[in-house]
Amino acid sequence: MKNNLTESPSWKLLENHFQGIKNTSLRTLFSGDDTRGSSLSLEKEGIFFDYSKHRVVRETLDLLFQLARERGLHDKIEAMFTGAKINITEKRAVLHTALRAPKGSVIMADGVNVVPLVHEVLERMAGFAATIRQGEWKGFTGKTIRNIVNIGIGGSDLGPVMAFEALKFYVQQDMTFRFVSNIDGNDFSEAVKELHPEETLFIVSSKTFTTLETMTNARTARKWLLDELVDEAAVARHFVAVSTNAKEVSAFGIDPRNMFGFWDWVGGRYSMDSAIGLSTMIAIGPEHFYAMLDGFHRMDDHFRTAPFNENIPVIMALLGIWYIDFFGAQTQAVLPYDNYLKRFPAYLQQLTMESNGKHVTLDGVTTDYQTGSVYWGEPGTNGQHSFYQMIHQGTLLIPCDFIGFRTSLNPLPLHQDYLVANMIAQGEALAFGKTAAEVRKEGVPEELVPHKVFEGNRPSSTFFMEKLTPANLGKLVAMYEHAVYVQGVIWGVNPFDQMGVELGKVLSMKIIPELQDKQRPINHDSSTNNLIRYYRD
Ligand code: G6Q
Repeated sequence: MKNNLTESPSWKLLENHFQGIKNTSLRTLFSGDDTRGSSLSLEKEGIFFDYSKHRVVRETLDLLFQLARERGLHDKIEAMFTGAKINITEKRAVLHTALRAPKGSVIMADGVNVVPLVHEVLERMAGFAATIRQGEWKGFTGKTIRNIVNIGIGGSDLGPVMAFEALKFYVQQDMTFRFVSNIDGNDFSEAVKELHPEETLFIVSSKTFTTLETMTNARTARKWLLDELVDEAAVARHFVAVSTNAKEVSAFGIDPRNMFGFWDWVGGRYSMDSAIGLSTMIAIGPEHFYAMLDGFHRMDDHFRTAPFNENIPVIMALLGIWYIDFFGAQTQAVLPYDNYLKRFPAYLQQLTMESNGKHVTLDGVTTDYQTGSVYWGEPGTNGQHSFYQMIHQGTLLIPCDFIGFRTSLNPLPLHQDYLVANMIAQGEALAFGKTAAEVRKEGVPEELVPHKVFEGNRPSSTFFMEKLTPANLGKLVAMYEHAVYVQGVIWGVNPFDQMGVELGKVLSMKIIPELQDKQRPINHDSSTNNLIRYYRD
């Protein structure tokens, strides 16, 4: 069966258009149009989005919007928001947008309005978070809980860690927060260093409550606790669970009253604003958490209602398609100019790559075009002193997302001006470069001229906001979530399953007993057998 994307009329038009524009430089585009900076930028929901430094003209965008219409994007957006089972491989609705829907809205999944369920859990979380924050939750020996350790992996870890780091400014100062994800014992051991069991609460976060890493870490945590407190009854005061699997939670020994639930229509990587955000809520407080949800919701509304040519997630997604499928770009750099966002690129790696890293369409057809892109990045200005070299002068085309804020949460003299100047200067340098004539004019010796030339024409988006608040973080995350969905719709893949991750969950189970029992016969390929023997011996 032939996949129909590359056969579609707008795709063909885009291919032709690409031939005409691929060698046009941003210098030319800007010098031919004084208004380009303002005509290719917009401000919505407090995000100033400048996409003028992209290798596009109005016609490119119009063709991309046409492509989106041909792929039925509008209906697909509605299908997601209204609870259709768009995750067809798992037969599930995709309703992370319901997690931040205001009280009183109606969103149906399987004939049930899920909004009251969401708010019921949020209110329980808020009550619990307040008890902990006010020091009213006592451990088994009567000591106040001061340390929170979230145990989870993947979608049950990356969101909470990212949000904790991003919103550290708002975190209650007299508490300690740690995150354990890796099965590597070093992770747990370092996380509980200097913590006292009597004052420590573990949040075991796992949608399935069967994940090897999380359950192993949770059992180790229970042993660590009971080595000190001895009595099994202590578990109820020091463990809570976030899960959809009540049966496994109580089998572990956690009191179901201390379980915070969510639903199968929340994908792991779309769950940081569900009960998976319990550690976030304890850290920043319910009020800030609700503000973050409001930010998410405002971006949801924008995405659902704005016309494509004013729709931030739609535009950014289509620009991504333009580079990936026409220019052959394979990676996307995310460069936050705010140190609090240091885990944001890692968070986006899962969101984007686990969602659209698929080579088979919803119809089960292998694609004849590239899907997905490698997301990576580090906060500016650190990245400038390392990998930016390659973005400026390497042979790969690497589109960049710059993310910056006007106001610093810690306004030290000079720092913010220097930080923002760097962000703006990088976008400018990438776009316009420096010609040989300009280099010569600086008096550079002739033999060094080629080394000092920057060809420019390297595209970037800039997302500029007022301040890193919980609401603005919510908007940023929702913006990328929706861009991922738009790309999934264009490529015709399912952004909401993760068969590759499931594979990883079962593969190691065969090898574990082979490592533990030295006599056990092994029957893999010669390389795998050798590695197993090396470990056993
Ligand atoms: C996310 C993925 C994956 C998942 C983890 C943890 O979308 O499905 O990263 O979140 O494997 O799964 P549990 O929450 O079930 O432990």
